[in-house]
Amino acid sequence: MAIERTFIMVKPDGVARGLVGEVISRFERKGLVLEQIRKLTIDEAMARLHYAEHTDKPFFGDLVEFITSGPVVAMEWSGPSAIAVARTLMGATDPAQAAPGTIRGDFGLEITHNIVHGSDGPEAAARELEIFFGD
Ligand code: IDP
Ligand code: MG
Repeated sequence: MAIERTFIMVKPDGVARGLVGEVISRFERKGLVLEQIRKLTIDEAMARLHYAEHTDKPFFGDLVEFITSGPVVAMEWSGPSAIAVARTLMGATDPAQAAPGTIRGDFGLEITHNIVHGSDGPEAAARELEIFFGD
């Protein structure tokens, strides 16, 4: 299994609800390794860059408004198949559909407020890590 790096972010709802430790704990218990972490509030330009693939979606405005609404905790995690493993731990995008035992399945109810972001592939991971941790 190749060691991968992935970008994970606790969204404003997760930070506001005090779920940062819960998210970190689940990733650590799985065996992934925390490489970098920073708390910040995303501005509109950074939000548009991060979610560039969704620019034309009907929910883009709500997404940008929400992700800039309060502090987030941005992280780099590494491990074997870290990208897919992280997405499995997160659960389906819509928390109402997400399986119990996943982060979204255990803590969320609606799609905008789904607690965590995780890169969906190696290119996205590299791009997102550069946005949040590049110089
Ligand atoms: P992902 O976060 O599981 O990778 P994406 O399809 O990349 O899901 O969508 C990015 C974020 O946009 C989701 O986490 C969710 O918060 C929001 N989102 C996705 N689809 C919808 C939708 O149909 N309505 C409202 N918000 C959505
Ligand atoms: Mg995505």
